[in-house]
Amino acid sequence: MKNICLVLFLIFSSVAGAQLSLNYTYPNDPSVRENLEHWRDLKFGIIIHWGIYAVPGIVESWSICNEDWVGRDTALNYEDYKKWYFGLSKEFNPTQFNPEAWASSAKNAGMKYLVFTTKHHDGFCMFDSKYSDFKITNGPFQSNPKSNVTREVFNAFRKEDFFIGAYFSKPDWHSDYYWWHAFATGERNNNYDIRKFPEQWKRFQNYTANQISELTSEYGKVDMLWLDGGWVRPLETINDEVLSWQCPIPAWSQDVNVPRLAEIARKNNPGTLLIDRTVHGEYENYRTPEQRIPEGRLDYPWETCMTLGNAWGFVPNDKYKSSREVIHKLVEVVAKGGNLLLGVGPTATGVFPEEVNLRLKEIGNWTSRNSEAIYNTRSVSEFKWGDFYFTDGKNGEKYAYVLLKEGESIGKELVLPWSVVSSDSYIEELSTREKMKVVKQYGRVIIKPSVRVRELSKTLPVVVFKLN
Ligand code: H79
Repeated sequence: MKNICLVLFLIFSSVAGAQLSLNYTYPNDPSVRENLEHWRDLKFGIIIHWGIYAVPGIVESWSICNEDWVGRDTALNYEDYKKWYFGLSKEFNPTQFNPEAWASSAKNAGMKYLVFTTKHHDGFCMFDSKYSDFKITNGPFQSNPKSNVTREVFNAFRKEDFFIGAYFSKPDWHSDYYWWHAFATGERNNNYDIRKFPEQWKRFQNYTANQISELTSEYGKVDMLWLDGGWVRPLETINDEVLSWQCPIPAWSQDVNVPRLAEIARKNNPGTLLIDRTVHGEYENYRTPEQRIPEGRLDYPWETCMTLGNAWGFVPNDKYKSSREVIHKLVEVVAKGGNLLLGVGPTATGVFPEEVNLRLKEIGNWTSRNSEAIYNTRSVSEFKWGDFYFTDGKNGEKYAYVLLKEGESIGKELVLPWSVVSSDSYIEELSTREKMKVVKQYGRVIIKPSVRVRELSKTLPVVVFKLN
């Protein structure tokens, strides 16, 4: 009997511990777990897309790919277009590049972690790779002391205590090992049958491993590898999500050997987070839905990656979301248990567009006054009730958030469910630090904000009440 109980206990506790929701696999390695829990507390990050596409200010990489959603200049035939696109590497000369300014803007906005495009799908290396000539250190910027831009960016953000992530594209449309010159190119997949040319794919695997080795050993501590290009994956991992992209699925396995990449990264930096996006399993330490917020709360680690403008990279006259909209999304994401990774694209000269800096500043005005209700919070099962979102602090605090439209002020009387407030406690509004006595009526809690709080709320995107 005792034994049966023990067996049952072990089965149930391992199920609970593994958090099986949607096949999410919680890592076993304690140093990875520790990094993951740390990352979950950071809540707000910046993803920077920077590459040769900033020169003309067009979509990142995708214009050399045959997909009809990509607007491409059709005055040139495809081969000439591709030559022109790759040739942008000879024009990319970001003389105003100032990563300290980027890091300071991001820090003031309240961001705590960085993801930087070391190499996007076009294969252009923003670091000094020995394994490619197609790189920032091999063009007009090469003689600049900051030419190895990945190093400069990582150092500048590390100095501001950011958690450092390397965006790295598994597909590489410039590498002969991926888009082999022997065949026509244009599909997002590799362009030869790996079953017939396994040696060519082995070269690609080695090339990828070598670049990951460089990035994780020569650029200081890298805390996470954010691997994009989820169609590059073992055939047996193709799932409904991949099918929904409606892109061609090759008959062969594009297995780039992520376990080997993880081993290299973690040997160099124990505990490195691996984000093998959309593949699921052991090497997708957290999920990253792109440009959307999940409908409900998720109980495994996740992040929404979303652009501030419409594009990931710099595009002239892009339309940027308002700071209010971003803060609303941040609160919603945090209440649902996730992180927000906000995307910005520096210009070809190396600066954040003015509108981007303006929004980051406005976001910072709010995050700095409400930081305790963002960082280190915990999502609760009743994360939404009426007009409120809720989270818990780590030490028994409870936070209630009211999202306000432009010009709107909070009501004279706000009603909260009884359960969120313990008896005879005070409620504090975080922007004014004003304390209010709790009034309990008919099984509900009534908050009556002062005139001062109501006036101020007209300028605030979100009002936060600290309960208990
Ligand atoms: O680096 C950025 C993108 O270049 C890259 N991931 C982010 C972080 C990326 N990976 N895959 N894709 C982009 C495919 C994009 C498909 C899209 Fe669409 C086509 C997005 C918009 C048009 C199809 C149609 C999916 C949504 C609408």
